[in-house]
Amino acid sequence: MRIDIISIFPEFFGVLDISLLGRARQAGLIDLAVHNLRDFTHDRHNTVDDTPYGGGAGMVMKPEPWGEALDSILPADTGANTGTDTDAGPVLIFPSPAGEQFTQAMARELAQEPHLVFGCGRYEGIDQRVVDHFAGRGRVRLVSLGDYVLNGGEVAVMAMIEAIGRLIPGVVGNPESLVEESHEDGLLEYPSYTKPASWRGLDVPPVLLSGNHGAIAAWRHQQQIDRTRAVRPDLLPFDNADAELLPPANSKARRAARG
Ligand code: 6GU
Repeated sequence: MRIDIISIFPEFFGVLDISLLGRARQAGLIDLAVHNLRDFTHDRHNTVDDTPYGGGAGMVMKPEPWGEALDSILPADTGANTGTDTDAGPVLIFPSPAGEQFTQAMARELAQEPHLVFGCGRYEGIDQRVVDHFAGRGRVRLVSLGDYVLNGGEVAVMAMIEAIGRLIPGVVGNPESLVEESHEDGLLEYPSYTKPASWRGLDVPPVLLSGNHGAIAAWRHQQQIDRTRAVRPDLLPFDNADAELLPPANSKARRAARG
């Protein structure tokens, strides 16, 4: 996968050199380039922002540097793509607290794409015409991490790239470890334990030492339901009160129970 990031703080993305994604880049699974928005300015002060039309607090990012930066990354604007042929070319993502919410499902979807471009806004945001112009040339998405405000899109993009990158085939060594995780089956993950069996007076739940794989799977599934009901009841896809009566998600029995 090719990933381009535009930011006025390219140094932010140095952390993508390390850990799992760093290895994925070295292995050639992810081809990532960070572009400094100020390289696309032409004045002495490399100005990227200005005061908002209509007044109000804060500054707005000027459209011209964004236009030049994105033109340098995206396929040429032939005038042929007027918004109808929107399946081709990269997905252009603007992190924004005003966007649709980023989810595991969106991460899975974006992990299938050959090319993602992230435009990190700062200040009060980017001139709306940048979004409108490029929406007419391809696939544009405004994406939010959640209902809180960050100072800029950089940290949000880092989170999205980590969530997307680990779903690219080959990036995570053991693909099975991707399956039994929070959100993958719509529930929170069950708790995990390793040796020693007893630590500071706390024992590992005996069922996990039983060797009974059916009992272990049932216990883990019940833990997922209990945890989800306790902290994220909004995620439960079924009637709260009956949750523990239902067989595991994706099991034949569950599909039968749903009818
Ligand atoms: Cl994507 N950007 C900013 N600036 N703040 C956010 C966000 C994104 N998601 C949640 N808060």
